[in-house]
Amino acid sequence: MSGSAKINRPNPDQGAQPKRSARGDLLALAIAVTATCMVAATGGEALSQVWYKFSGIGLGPNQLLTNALLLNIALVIFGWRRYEDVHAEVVARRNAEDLARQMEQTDTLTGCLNRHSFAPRADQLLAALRERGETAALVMLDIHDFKHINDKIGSDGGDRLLADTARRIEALLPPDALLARLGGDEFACVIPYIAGHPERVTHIAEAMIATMDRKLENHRLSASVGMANGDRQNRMGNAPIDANGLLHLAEVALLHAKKLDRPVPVWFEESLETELRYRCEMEIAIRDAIPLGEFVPYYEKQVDLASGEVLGFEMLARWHSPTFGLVGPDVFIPIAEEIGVIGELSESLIRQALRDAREWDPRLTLSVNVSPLQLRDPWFAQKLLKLLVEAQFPPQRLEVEITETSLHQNIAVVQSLVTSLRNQGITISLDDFGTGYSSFAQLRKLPFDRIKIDRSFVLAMQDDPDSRTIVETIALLGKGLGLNITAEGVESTELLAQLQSLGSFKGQGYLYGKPQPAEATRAFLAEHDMLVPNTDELSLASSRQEASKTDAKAPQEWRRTA
Ligand code: G
Ligand code: G
Ligand code: MN
Repeated sequence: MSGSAKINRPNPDQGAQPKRSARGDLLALAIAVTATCMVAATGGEALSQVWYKFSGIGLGPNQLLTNALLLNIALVIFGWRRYEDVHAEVVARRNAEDLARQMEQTDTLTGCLNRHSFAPRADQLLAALRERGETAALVMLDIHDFKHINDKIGSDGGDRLLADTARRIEALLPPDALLARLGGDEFACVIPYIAGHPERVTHIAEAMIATMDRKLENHRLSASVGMANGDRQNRMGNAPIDANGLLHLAEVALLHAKKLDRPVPVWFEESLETELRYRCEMEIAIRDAIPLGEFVPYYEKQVDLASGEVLGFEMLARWHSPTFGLVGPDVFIPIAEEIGVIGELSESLIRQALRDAREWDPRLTLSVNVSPLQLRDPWFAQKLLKLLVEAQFPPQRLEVEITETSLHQNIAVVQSLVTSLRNQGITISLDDFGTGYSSFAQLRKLPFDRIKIDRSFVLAMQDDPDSRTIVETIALLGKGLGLNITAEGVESTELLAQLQSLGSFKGQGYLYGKPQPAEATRAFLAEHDMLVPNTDELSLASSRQEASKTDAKAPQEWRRTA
């Protein structure tokens, strides 16, 4: 790191000069100078007396004058040496203080500025640039998954990665830029540019992303970059924005950049801040909504594609929010997962669903979706059983849907969980099959009862021969492995006909209606005489179930006449 402004040199404007030592310095010098003057004065007199003596005119210098002269010479020597000593001490002290100040302003690992020194230096640079009619962007870079990588390669390896990252970023920066490590794996730069021409910064940011995109000991490295231009006013609108204000905006842009599938540098825009605020409000609202019962189950029919008979329902979460309206699970489930309330949220939904489903005909199954995070909870199986016991709901009627993507995270844990759920009589489905690259080995290892073909393949089946092949292959796979199959996304009678030709599947989709709240579901079931009269009559209901098994005609009345 040499030659450019971003290596950390002590700021000349900062720090006091060592005044006390300088005073000692001057005192010693004053003594030497005074003594020299006195040598000149007394020496002149003494020398003239010596001259007179040699010329035979006088007696030579008297004793007093000689002593005074010698004393003054001694004082000159003392004063000068003292001046030299004090001066050397002052220089050493000044250097030490410079070093200390530099260390205080430097991130020792990378040699960049640190969090403490960054804002004042950035403010100075911004002010200087603005005076010349230029400006600067604040650019933040964050290494993806650094904590995980650090755990894997050890903290020495992590340190080396950070130092190397600083070197790589620095190599891309112009000499008038600043670079700081703000802590952890977060780097910030100030990059000057001509106002109205931020392309220079975008190009540098793209190069930063490119240089971070590489392999390191079996890890794919990558980084996100967020940027904010300094060509704007502060929040109050009464002055140009300062470094801390810009840092906040660049952070908002960085948060957004991290969410993208592909690393591209993101410039801050007002809309991002609105989104972030919306997101914060949503987080708070989600926490409050769980005890308030604003999350409610909706139910989607699952039918036998051959006969059209309704076999059960999949519970799909919905949020009736007084602030946000009706919110779908694709919005609130990821947030609930991130803020750590998914378990609590899911339990409250499953509790309600079990209560609802207790009133349905006992032949109807209830499917619930669980998040990969819930599968990591070692108490998940116990919690689910507790809910079943509380609701007096037979485990045989419950089906748990696990998404394919959750298998990769911890196959051993999922395996033992799936086994213990199945031992209780609960059935397990692999949801969204085809989207998550399950291997055959996983399908063999995990005792699933059913696979659900993701609706993207089913919906594309009619126009896309590849999707049709995929669905056909999954059908064969199900046959071969003895797994039941559900097709999602059955939207039309044409699709239904195609699926029927492939085998005997369960299916669900808009052809059978959209997901409905509990009341509407109840009304539908009442219409088809598929409610138990009273939840206390469970035993009666199960005897009805037994009876209906022998009555081949009974399922007829459950059929939806499409
Ligand atoms: O109903 P909708 O299409 O909006 O559902 C979108 C996704 O949300 C589906 O993939 C579904 O599996 C998931 N989902 C719905 N309800 C729940 C739930 O209670 N828990 C979890 N983890 N996912 C759910
Ligand atoms: O991933 P999961 O199977 O849990 O998702 C179920 C979601 O799919 C539900 O939210 C539901 O709203 C949606 N869905 C159900 N049937 C259809 C359909 O026929 N077409 C489309 N596009 N979506 C459907
Ligand atoms: Mn599902």
